Amino acid sequence: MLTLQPLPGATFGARARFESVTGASALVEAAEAAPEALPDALLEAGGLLVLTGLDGISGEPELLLRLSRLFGPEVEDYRRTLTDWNNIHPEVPEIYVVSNMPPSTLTPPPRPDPPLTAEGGLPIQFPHRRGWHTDQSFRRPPPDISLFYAERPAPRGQGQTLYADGTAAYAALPDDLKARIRDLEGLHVMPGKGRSEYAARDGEPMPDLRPHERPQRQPVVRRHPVSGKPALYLCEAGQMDWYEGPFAGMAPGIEGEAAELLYRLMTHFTQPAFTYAHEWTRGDLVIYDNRCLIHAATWYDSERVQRAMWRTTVRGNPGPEYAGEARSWIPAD
Ligand SMILES: O=C(O)CCC(=O)C(=O)O
Ligand SMILES: [Fe+2]
Repeated sequence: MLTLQPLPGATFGARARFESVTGASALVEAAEAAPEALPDALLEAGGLLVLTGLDGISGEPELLLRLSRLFGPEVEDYRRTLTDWNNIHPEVPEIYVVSNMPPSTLTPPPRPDPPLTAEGGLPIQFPHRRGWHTDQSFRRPPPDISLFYAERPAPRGQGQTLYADGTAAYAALPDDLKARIRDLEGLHVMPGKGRSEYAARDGEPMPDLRPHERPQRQPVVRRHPVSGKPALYLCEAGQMDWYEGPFAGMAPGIEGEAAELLYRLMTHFTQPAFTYAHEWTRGDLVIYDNRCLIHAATWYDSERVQRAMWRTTVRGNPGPEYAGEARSWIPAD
């Protein structure tokens, strides 16, 4: 039996426990014996589940793959998606390693400026906090769900992961803004392709992108294919195209009408009522639904701290608006 408890300080998400089950291997067996339990719980909890005490995954990484398979028909094999080899787990290629430890070379985001809020807390709300995104929205069809495991987290107070609830944020928008964004599409692009807000602010010329790297349109209001609920679906900074976008059909660029609207929507989306900050303990697993939540990494002191997190991405149920589409991110040769 799976039980759910509210997450402290959040209006969405849940902590999930299988009664009288301890350890990663027993949990995976219990979850496989009731294969709808975790996916149903994720839906009931609005797209965010926290499980703890799964340290056993570190020694048996395929347990993370087995859990991921419960959430959809396809767990991404990162060897087949143009992913840098040094961020792929050497034994289980469905695991993407988010780490500053060799052979990975990923670095944390910069500290917000100023580093704390006026009240001395962790900055969460955009634009004080930057880097809010939903995984791989630069692809059509985009993925459904990510599983994120703390193999070696940063010490408490650093390297948290922040989540924001797109369903509640959409529902709380004023009616005029809902009407304005009803049919709007965002232009999402892979970070690092030279189309970011920062590149645009630095006056860099617009780079050409190869066909499989081109920005992809995504609905700003996305209907969840399982719950049927509408949710805000958008990113900021490096995962939107700030040259031709961020929104299709509106004045583009950093000074345009689209930029102003994105700032307004993102500030609304990330206010305290819709956010949760996860402080990691080794063995934690957070399961999040990219179709209705956004998230952001926070700074940690990578000169002194070694952090390694494992992520899988599950795809296969993006919703009818993507039906029959070829994968935008696979080169045609
Ligand atoms: O490092 C983190 O806390 C988040 C990383 C992230 O956004 C991801 O792996 O999708
Ligand atoms: Fe992410």
